[in-house]
Amino acid sequence: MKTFFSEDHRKHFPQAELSGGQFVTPFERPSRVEYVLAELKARGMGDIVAPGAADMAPIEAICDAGYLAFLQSAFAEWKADGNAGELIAGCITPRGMRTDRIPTNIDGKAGYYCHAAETAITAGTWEAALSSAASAQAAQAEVTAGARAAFALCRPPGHHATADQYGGYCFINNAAMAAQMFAAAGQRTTVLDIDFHHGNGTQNIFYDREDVLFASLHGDPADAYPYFLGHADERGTGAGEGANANYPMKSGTAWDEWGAALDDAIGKIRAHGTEALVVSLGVDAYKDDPISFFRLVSDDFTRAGEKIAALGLPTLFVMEGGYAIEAVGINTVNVLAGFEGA
Ligand code: SP5
Ligand code: ZN
Repeated sequence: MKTFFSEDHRKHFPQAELSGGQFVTPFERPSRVEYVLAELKARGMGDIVAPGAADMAPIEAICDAGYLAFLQSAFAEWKADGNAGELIAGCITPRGMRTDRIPTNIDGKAGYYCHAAETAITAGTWEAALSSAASAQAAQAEVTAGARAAFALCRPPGHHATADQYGGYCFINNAAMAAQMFAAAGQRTTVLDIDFHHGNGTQNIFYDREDVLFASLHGDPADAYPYFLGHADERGTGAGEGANANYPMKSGTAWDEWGAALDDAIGKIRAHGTEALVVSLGVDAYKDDPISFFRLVSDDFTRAGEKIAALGLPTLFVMEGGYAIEAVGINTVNVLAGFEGA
């Protein structure tokens, strides 16, 4: 299958992530994709294609206009306000205060539009996020044009971004955008999220929708980021009741339980009458991931790809997380190769 990838991801490279009370080099760093590219080439997985400029309409279809304006100018405003470093939100929209008035000061605006302070905004973040969305758009068009599958090698990732908040290393929800593109064309769509972390942004965007099923395998939010969404009793609301399926799992979860959850999700994907499948492809369920607690081994990612292929659906893979840097390429390409080999 073809890979869609933009070198502009490099424009987003924050130097600092608040982790364990210290500033560390962010886990989500540019070198992650180098390992994926090298593995794609080494295994002859197909052409790697640069997307054109992002089309704003599909982004605007899933994002709040004020949020997009904020992302575009946030770093310049931060600098203009006399701040020396990267933009790190110093407050997060709190309980018991007003959310109906958006501050004009950039520090306050960042708090309004941010849900996780580990994620910094830098001079090139907006352009990188747009290029990431452009890769997802181009890959979606490839599937729409009749390809069995395509891979959007997106960076920065997207599944934690809601319509109006960034966090979890995510700014624009690439998978949700692509799913909305399929849905807008009248296709019953599923987003299957196998990143270790719950895809809170994607769930939130489609929570009241019947036409887009969201199914996610992830660390139990009682113990794992994003902490405030992803429980098993979140089943959708209104018309979307039943079109949301969460599989939270405990520390140490390995293939037996994870694969069984994937089988159950696949049953729901079939029952939904899915015509287009978007896979939020994070590989942080890997045993050596530095910020996660599942125990998948590299071969398990191949088996996951095989199971997904058995659905027989047009499938768009969208890169999300994975931070065991040297293994990110092998594990990601194992999913794709498992899919193609099945
Ligand atoms: C796309 C994606 O995978 N985003 C993940 C965001 C995770 N953010 C919270 C990270 C918390 C890291 N804690 C590190 C503890 C290391 N011992
Ligand atoms: Zn993740």
